[in-house]
Amino acid sequence: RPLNVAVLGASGAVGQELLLLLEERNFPVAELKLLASARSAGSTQQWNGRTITLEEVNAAAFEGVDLVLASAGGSVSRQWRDAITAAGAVMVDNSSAFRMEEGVPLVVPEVNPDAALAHNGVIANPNCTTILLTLALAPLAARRPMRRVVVSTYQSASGAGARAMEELKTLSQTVLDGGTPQGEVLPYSLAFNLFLHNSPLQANSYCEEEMKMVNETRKIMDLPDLRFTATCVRVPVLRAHSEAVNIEFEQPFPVEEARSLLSAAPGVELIEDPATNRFPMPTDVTGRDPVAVGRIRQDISDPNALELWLCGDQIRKGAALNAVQLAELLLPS
Ligand code: 2RA
Repeated sequence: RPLNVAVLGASGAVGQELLLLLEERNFPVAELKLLASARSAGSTQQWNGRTITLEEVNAAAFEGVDLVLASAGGSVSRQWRDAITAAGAVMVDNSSAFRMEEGVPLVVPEVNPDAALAHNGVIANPNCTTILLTLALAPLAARRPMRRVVVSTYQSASGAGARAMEELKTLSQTVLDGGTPQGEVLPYSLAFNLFLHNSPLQANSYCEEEMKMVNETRKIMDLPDLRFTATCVRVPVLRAHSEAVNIEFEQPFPVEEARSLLSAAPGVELIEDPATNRFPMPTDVTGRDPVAVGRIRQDISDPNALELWLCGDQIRKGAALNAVQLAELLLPS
């Protein structure tokens, strides 16, 4: 039967993509509630031919709701989790609040779908960089055990929110119009610049974003001892992340075999044309579902390692699409 669905954080970039995808994918929605802060409450939103008024979130709003898609930040998810589960709804949470909690499945539908069925009312959507990476790791790790992963990310402005996207657009247009960019785009400027991801530094000198990749990848792939290191960087790109990945296996992994596995992998699109030096770019995947993988090659410094490059839309597969696919897993087959 169609579900009563609530979207928490509907006015944000990911919230808007969630609504787009619920419509595009014909998710069986009976009633749709758009829950937001007092600031956004009262405004209306068109969805699937309906005009829906954004309501201020409160405990009673979850009564009768079957599914809550939450993308309003960790503090909001923590604040309403108990009310959501007490109302009998399932929460698919895009924040990092519960991802590492025992008993909360952390799921990429193409990688560990069965984990979703073991939920206790909350399913966590992984960080965007982790989702994109595990789509490439999973088909290879299923063939030969991995020993170590080294990844460097090139993350789009969208990961810093709608404001950063708007400022990068304005900045780029100013430059295109021959002007000189003014002021700060972010706490750190993306004007002809890039910077190490500015999430809080941990005691081990890795930032929070890097440790999300370490911890979340291990949980999703059920490889608690996987050796993993990451360097996360923000770059002047609008809404698709890129990642340079080195994977060391317990034994050599033939490149052609890896390429064949990836070309057949769910959610992956191979963009690989050495003849024209054509490999994935963020613009190949912006607004699209797949993670584009290419430049698969033998690591010349380690016979057991492969290198590859990937790009994926941070708002779509990196957040909203993965969340809607998770919700689809819960639908009666
Ligand atoms: C980032 N992973 O790109 C985060 C998205 N909130 O900064």
